[in-house]
Amino acid sequence: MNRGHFITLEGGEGAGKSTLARALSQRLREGGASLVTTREPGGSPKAEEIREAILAGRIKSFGPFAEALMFSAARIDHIDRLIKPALAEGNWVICDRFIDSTRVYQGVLGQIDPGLLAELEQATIDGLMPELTLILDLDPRIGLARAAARRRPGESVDRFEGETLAFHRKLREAYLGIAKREPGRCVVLDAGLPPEALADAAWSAVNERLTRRDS
Ligand code: Z5A
Repeated sequence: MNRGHFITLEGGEGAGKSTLARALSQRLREGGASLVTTREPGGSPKAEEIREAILAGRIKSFGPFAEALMFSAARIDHIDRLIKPALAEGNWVICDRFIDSTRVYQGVLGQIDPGLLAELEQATIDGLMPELTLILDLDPRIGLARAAARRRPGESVDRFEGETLAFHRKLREAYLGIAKREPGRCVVLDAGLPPEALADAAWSAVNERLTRRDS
């Protein structure tokens, strides 16, 4: 727990990333780690402004590449203002969504040329890859039902929640594809487990992949 690590959580709508981020943070803090939890898009004041514009659907009509540019602009500020300084001070950083969301939502589903997106990713993160990415895998019908159950009366769906079930199924496949191609970084977790059991599985992955490596 002496030095920080960069962990990202990924998965579809309602998979339980925010819930897991809270549980993981609690366990790490109990173990004596100092940490920062954050999210994308967002995490810094300027990036939160961009988040608001994207999720309200104001960028959608410009097309997927423009959306990828906006997510990337938000990410650059988030990395510079929050993630890099937090890691430099020895904190763990747990980030709810990061590069894989752009690869999946804008890349695979938005059909952006993979080479172009990879160049944009490299220019954006400048080498800052997550050390561990937990991919929360869930039947999208369950995830969307969870998101709907959480919605307050009168609250509308956001830019991506409004997409079809077929979109969300492709998204799940795309995440599993990334996990298969990058097994050294990614661990797939069964997000259909109850929150406590999911947190146990995530905690095992963190210990196996990161904490033991330090000792
Ligand atoms: N996006 C993109 O396109 N490109 C990018 O580069 C980036 C993002 C970075 C951000 O939306 C959107 O931006 C996102 C992708 C796109 N698309 N969508 N939609 P967001 O941040 O508003 O939404 P989200 O990231 O999808 O998070 P979410 O909907 O809040 O889901 P979550 O964090 O995974 O789930 P949760 O809030 O922890 O839980 C949802 C509900 O399920 C809640 O009532 C919980 O109590 C319940 N829950 C949680 N875990 C469990 C378990 N294990 N069992 C049962 N019930 C559970």
